[in-house]
Amino acid sequence: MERTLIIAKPDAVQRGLVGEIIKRLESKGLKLIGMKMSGLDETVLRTHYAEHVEKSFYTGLEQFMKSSPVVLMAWEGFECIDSVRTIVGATNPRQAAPGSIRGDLAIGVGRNLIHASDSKANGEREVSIFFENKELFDYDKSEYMHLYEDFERK
Ligand code: DAT
Ligand code: MG
Repeated sequence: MERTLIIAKPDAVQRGLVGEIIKRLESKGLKLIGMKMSGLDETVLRTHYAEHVEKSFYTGLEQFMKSSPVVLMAWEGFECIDSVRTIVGATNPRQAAPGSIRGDLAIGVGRNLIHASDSKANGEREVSIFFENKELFDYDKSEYMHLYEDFERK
């Protein structure tokens, strides 16, 4: 099973959309394995967004991500990286498909509500930046037999 790090960004917290984000991921059948509220500092943001630190938008991104607490979540599911990216929508909400979180609920690229890991490797890396092992939960989800074929449940 893949893991993805989801961050309900400061705009999601301020606009009261954290529940909506959780609802969409839960409804898909994904498993929540960790969740907490946190304020992010420069150090953790530079690690998390390592690929972007040299880019022109980084200063604004960092300032925004520090502007209020965020909700950090780890989710698990079969090939969940791709399905979550589809649910989240394109980086620029004005190009994000209707029905996606960004397509339905956001308009500015720098205020796009949510972070979701973009590869299996980044999912593992990002979950381990924000969560200790003891904060992640391994439990049976009884509906799995109604969501997955046997080979997908491994
Ligand atoms: P995503 O969050 O879809 O994975 P990304 O990794 O390319 O997108 O960029 C990280 C975040 O940086 C993105 O969610 C919003 C911000 N960002 C990206 N490109 C931007 C731009 N051209 N102007 C302003 N902010 C941008
Ligand atoms: Mg990204």
